[in-house]
Amino acid sequence: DDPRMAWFRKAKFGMFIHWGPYSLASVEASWPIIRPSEKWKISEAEYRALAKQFNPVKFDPDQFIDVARSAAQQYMVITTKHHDGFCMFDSDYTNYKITKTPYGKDILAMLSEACKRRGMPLGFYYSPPDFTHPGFRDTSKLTKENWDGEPDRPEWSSYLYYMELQLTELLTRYGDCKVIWFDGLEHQRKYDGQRFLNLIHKLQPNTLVNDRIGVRGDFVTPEQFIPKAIPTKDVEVHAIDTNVVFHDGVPPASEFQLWETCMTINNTWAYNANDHNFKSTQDLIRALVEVASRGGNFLLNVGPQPDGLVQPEFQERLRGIGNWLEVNGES
Ligand code: FUL
Repeated sequence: DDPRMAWFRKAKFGMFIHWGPYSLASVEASWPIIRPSEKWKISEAEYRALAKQFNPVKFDPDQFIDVARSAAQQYMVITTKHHDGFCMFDSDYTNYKITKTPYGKDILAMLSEACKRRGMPLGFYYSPPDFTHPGFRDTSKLTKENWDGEPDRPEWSSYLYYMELQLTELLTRYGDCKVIWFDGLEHQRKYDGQRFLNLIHKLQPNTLVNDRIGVRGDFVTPEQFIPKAIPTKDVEVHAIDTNVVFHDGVPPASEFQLWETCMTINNTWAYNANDHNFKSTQDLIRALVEVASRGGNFLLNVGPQPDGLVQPEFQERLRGIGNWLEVNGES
């Protein structure tokens, strides 16, 4: 058993946090500018202007940890940068970041300090797509025109360098990083994933890396579904392809592929006051048990409110899962 992975295999249950200025508008993270639609009713200019109003004054990292602990969640993964390029940390290489909002404080620094103090493993979601960096795409166009990036322009290498600088910030300024959770969308090979795996291994050899930057990494990430059989090393798990055929039965340990299903409680990753389509506590417990029974991890998402609190409907369900685990779970 690889000691790098041991904590993760044991953890089973984590909290995913999708948070940024988009929470102010009750719209999905980044997707309103990738695929503008009637559904989100927001222009790209309006979406980008949200950063000027973001001020989550009620944010208390200890409260986030309390909520996670109430569900017996064993780790957290937070969006340090989503596809829109907004940074929830005080990067030296952009102004589209949390410390330039009215809030002005480095949320990642606050959360990582609290997690360290309280022994909560923390991971960083980091999006390779970045709609704000001029090396990634010609930013004189709307994002919907070239959201997949333009790797053939000479500027592309400046974007990969920007990723290198930011990953270095993330891995040298915020203590122990347990997971880098890349989220590469389409054509992931353009990111030269191996370069970043090497960088991560150099800066923090124990950090686990997922599979969304064109290289396999340490674990695969089915999104919004639970594989019907135990993933093995020879199966390509595409994040959103629910039709993958898995082997039946229990594979030998040497063939086991570490995996983590991520899932929303309602239907939006970001906070959305209009989305009341909550899964029941019972459904969420079933999902957790199903995932755990196949050796996987369950990364259940919350999208915090723009004021910095976790909405009561999420808190209630998380507490419900924790209560059930207290009676039925292994301690
Ligand atoms: C997807 C993203 O596009 C979603 O916004 C979300 O972050 C999910 C976990 O991964 O690919």
